[in-house]
Amino acid sequence: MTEFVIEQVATTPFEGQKPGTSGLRKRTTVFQQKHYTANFVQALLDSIPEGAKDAHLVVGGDGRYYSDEAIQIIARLAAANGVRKLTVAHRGILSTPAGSHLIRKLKATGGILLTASHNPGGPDNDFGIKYNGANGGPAPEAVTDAIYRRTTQLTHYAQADLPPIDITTLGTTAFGGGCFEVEVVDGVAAYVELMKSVYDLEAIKQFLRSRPDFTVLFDAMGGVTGPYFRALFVQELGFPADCCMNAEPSPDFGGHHPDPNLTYAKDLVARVEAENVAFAAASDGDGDRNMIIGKGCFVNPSDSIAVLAAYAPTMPYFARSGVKGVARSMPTSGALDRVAKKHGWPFHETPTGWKFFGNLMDAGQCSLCGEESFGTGSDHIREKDGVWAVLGWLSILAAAQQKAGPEVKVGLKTILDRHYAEYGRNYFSRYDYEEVDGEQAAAMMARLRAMVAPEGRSTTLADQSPFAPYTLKDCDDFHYVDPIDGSVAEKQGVRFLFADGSRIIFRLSGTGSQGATIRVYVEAYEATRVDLEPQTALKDLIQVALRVSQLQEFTGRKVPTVIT
Ligand code: G16
Repeated sequence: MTEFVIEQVATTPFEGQKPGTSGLRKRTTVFQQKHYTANFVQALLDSIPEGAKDAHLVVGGDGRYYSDEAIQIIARLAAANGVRKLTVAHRGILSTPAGSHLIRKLKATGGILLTASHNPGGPDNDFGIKYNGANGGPAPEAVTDAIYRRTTQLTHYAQADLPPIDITTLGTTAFGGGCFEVEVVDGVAAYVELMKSVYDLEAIKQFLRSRPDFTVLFDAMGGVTGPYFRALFVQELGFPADCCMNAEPSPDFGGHHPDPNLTYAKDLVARVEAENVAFAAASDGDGDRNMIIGKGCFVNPSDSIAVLAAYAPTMPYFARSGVKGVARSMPTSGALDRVAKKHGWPFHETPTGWKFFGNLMDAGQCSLCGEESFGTGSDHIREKDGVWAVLGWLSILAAAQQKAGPEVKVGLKTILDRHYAEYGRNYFSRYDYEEVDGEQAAAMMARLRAMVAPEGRSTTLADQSPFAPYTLKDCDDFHYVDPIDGSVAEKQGVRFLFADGSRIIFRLSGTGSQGATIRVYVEAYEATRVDLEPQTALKDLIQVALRVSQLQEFTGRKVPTVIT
C-alpha cells in the first residue's frame, strides 16, 4: 500500500468559475492553467453537502482531451481531502447517464463527470467538470452556488503526492494504509444491464426479425456512446457491426461538433437520405442527448418526449412502476402536456436544465421528462439518456408493429402521423445564434426583460403592432418555485404568449463557453393542419420574434447558426 504525504498548495481565486446550466465549461486551455482545475475541484470537494470526508465518488466522462490529467488531479485532491474511495471508469469512459446510474447503483456520495457535453473537445475547444449528487442527478443550484462562492475564497488546496493512477487496468488499488482506494470499473457493463431491465429487448429483436427491410444507422459522433451502442445494438440486438458511425471515443470527437442536431449531425442526415435508412439516431459527446430521424422524417425532441410518454405504458419499466407524472422544460413545446392531460398524469413545467427534474423524480412525482434541447429521459436514472431514448423508439416501433400486424409496415412517420392525428401538432422550432458578442446579447435581453417587467408590461400589452398578426395575451420572465423544496429560480426566459396559444421565448444559453448564444423558441398549435413543413407553419411567428427582439439590430446576425 502506498503511503502519501499531503501538501497544502497556496493559490488565489480565478474569476468566472461559475457552473452554468450543467457544470463548469470553458476552453481546455483555461482548465490547463496552473491551479485552475485544482482550485475548482477543491471548491467542489468543499461543497459536497455530505462533506468530502469518507465520501465515495464516481469519476469518469466523455473521454475528451485533458480528461486523463483531470482524473489524476481529482485523485490527488480527493485523497488529501479525506475521500474514502473513487470509483473510476476504465480509461475514464463513462457516459453521463451511465455515471448517474453508477452513482445510484453503488450508493455513492456523488460523482465528478468530466464533460462539456455537446461542446466540441480538443486542445482548442472545451473541457468541463460537473458534480452529480447522491441521487445521480446534476447538483442543484444551492450546491453549484456554494461551489462558486468557494472558488472566490480559496487560498489553498490540499493534494496528496500519489503516484499516477492507472485507469487502463480494472481493479482496486489502496493508498495511505488503506484510507483511500481507487477502483477502476467497466463503465459500460452496469448500464447495459440496466437497459435490459428497462426494455423488452426480445420484443425489439422479434420486430427486427419480422422486418428485414428495417435498416438502421447510429452516429456516436466520436463521443462516448460508441461502446454503449456496440454493446446494446450490435451484441444484444444483433444489428450489423457497421451500423455504428464514429463509434470510437476520441479526445477531439474526430473533429466533430458532437451535438446531435440537423446541422452538426449532417453526415448522418446525408447517409439516411442517400441510403434510405428507416431509423437512425445520433447522440452527443457525453451520451445524454439524442436525435431520432429516418428517411424523410425528423422527430422533433419536443414530439419525441410526448410520443415516448404516450407509449410508456407498453414498456416493461413503466408497466411495473406506473407513470407517476411527466415534466418538460418551459421552452419545450406543449405536445407532452396533451398526452398528460389525456392520461390524467400530473404535469410539471420547469426551467431549462435537467437538474430541475431531480427533485420531482425523487419525490415520486415525475416518471418521464424531456427538453427541446434533444434531451429525453425517465426516473430510471437522474440524467437525460440518449441511448435510453433510442431504445425507447425501437420499442415503440416494435409495439406498434405488433399491434398493426404483418400487413402494415410501421415506421417513424407512421408513429408521428398517428400521434398528430390523435393530439394535434405543436409546431416547434428553435433558432440558435451562437457566439454572439456577450454585451450585445445582454443588451437585447435587457430590453426584452424591460418589456415584460411589471412596469413595462402594460405598454407592451397595449401596443399590439409589433405582434401582428398575433394578439399578445401575456408576457413575463419565467420563474419557477420548486414544489418540493420551495427553491426559486428567476429569469429563466422571456415569454410572449399569444391569444391562440402560440408562444415565442428568448433566453441565453447556459452551456456555451465563448461569447453568448441566443436561443429563440417559437411554437404554434394546429389541431388538424398537421402535415405542414414546420418552418412554413411557423414563418409568421418567427418574423414576429425577430421583429420584437430586434435581434438583427442588436447583434448584426442575419441568420441563425443552427435551426431545429
Ligand atoms: C444541458 C442541460 C440540459 C439543458 C441544456 C440547455 O445540456 O443538461 O438539461 O436543456 O443544457 O442548454 P442551454 O442552456 O445551452 O440552452 P447538456 O447536454 O449540455 O448537458
